[in-house]
Amino acid sequence: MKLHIYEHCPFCIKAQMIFGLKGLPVTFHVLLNDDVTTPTEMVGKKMVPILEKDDGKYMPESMDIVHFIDSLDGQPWITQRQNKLLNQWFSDVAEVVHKLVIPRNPQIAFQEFATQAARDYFTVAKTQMIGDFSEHLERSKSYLAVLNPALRQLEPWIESERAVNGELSIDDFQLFSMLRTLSVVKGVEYPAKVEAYRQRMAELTELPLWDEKAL
Ligand SMILES: N[C@@H](CCC(=O)N[C@@H](CS)C(=O)NCC(=O)O)C(=O)O
Repeated sequence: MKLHIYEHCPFCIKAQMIFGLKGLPVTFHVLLNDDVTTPTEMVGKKMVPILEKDDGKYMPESMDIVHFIDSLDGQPWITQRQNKLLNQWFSDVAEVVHKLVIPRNPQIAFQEFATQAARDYFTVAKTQMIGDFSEHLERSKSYLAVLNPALRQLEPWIESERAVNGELSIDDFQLFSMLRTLSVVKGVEYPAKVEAYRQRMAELTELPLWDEKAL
């Protein structure tokens, strides 16, 4: 099977995670960010992740892909356990995370940004959503002053470094994908349990963190 992705994309990370967790073979194929044609031909619009199945059919939607792959062996691992507090926390931090992560993405050597045209496409589209990238980069310190204390709120909710709710749940897909995207940001302070969680999940999912590339 082939999974079409952008490396920076949190939805793609969710879909990538299940292959590593279950030890299933897959090829990750990174599309250029300004390639509208390829995903549109596959699923009718420019959107990733897209799973290309062995029978040539395409499946969009990250969590549909996750559940499809998880169920392939007839023994799905993902439980329905969810922490409502964690869900509220994701909404509360979403804006500051976007303002820290998105302006940094085209400066990281992700394959979807291999050309200037691809970087420009992303910058124009996302500037319309979140505003000027250089202004956000300049305000990083004030965003970190909000995010770093918020990360400390996660500590009591992390039941295990292998699974935030004690057993693998959709919250892990949300939390690890967010923490991995955040690893492009310098100056994020991870409290001990959050650090243990993101390191362990990076191993289990076979998706390394980007701390060394952080800006
Ligand atoms: N609901 C979709 C959302 C996927 C999504 O929004 N992907 C973004 C990339 S992070 C995308 O393809 N956006 C269109 C674009 O980048 O032009 C899912 O969970 O897979």
